[in-house]
Amino acid sequence: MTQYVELADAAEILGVHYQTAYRWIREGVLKAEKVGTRYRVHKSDLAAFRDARYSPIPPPEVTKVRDWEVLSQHFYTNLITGSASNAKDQFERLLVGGLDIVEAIEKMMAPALYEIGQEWTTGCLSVAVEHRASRICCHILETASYQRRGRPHGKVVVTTPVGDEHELPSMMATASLRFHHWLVQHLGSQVPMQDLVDFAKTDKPDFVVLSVTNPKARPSALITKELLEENGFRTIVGGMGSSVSELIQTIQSAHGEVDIDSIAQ
Ligand code: B12
Repeated sequence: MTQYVELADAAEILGVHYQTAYRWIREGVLKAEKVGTRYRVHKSDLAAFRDARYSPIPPPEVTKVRDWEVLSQHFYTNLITGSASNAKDQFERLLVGGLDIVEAIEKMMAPALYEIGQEWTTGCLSVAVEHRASRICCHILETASYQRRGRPHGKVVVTTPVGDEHELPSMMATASLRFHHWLVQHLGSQVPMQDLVDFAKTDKPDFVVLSVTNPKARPSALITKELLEENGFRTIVGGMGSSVSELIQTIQSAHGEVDIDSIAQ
């Protein structure tokens, strides 16, 4: 039995055009012998080439964080000393390492901010230092929160209710949603209720997310939700006391329900 296959057969086995296989031979990528005017490929060379070409590429290793507490403490120090670029590098290194932004927010950024909030209330930390730390976090989230490639699951508008100036948590929501393939319009804070409804009528989002941190703004959040829902916009209210991973889970399951409904119709 011959140990060789003709070029045309080799191309067919590899699932490519004859010319492609010929080019690989000319480039020396695929080993072949010339017999007269024709090429033939040894079966073992063909098998080795096919295995190398089609073997699955192992997914890149995701950074394993050994001690989140140490990392978050380091992040906290960068925030209170105003080391913006160190804090940014620290955050971005996690993302480059393949980590989900939700994890970086919940396990590193949020604990550092709780500590800052605590020290600020007890008077151990000045308002100026707290403001600088919040600004650094906002900047990190702004630059890390890019819209991901590919078809998004749907559109979301993110804002805070009137009376709530905590834009930073709403940016955590936006960054997490964008990371998880949602197309987000981030409106910041203090958008008047009717303006928000009008915006939604134009933008037609699948969901509106109201991020509430100041407990005093909770009634305004509930009124806004009612108004949005009267106008047909599904609204998710959450914030202090909940987390961005809960937000992602809620929106994904709510979206799944919509898909099932539309399939049933
Ligand atoms: C930074 C900060 C500010 C900044 C905000 C800057 C900015 N650009 O956002 C400024 C200086 C403006 C501010 C102002 C005030 N603040 Co303030 N602030 C904070 C601080 C330090 C961090 C806030 C933050 O980023 N939280 C995010 C992380 C750290 O918290 P988290 O709950 O885990 O966040 C998660 C959720 O928010 C979730 N999420 C976000 N959006 C959504 C949406 C949905 C649908 C879901 C499900 C989840 C979700 O994602 C986050 C990550 O998982 C907190 C401290 C703290 N413990 O939070 C105080 C804190 C929230 N503030 C507080 C207070 C009292 C105020 C003021 C009233 C102070 C004052 N006397 O003026 C004002 C209120 C102003 C107003 N009208 O809103 C208190 C609230 C206490 C309370 N229960 O009432 C806190 C807790 C500080 C404290 N320890 O006392 N603040």
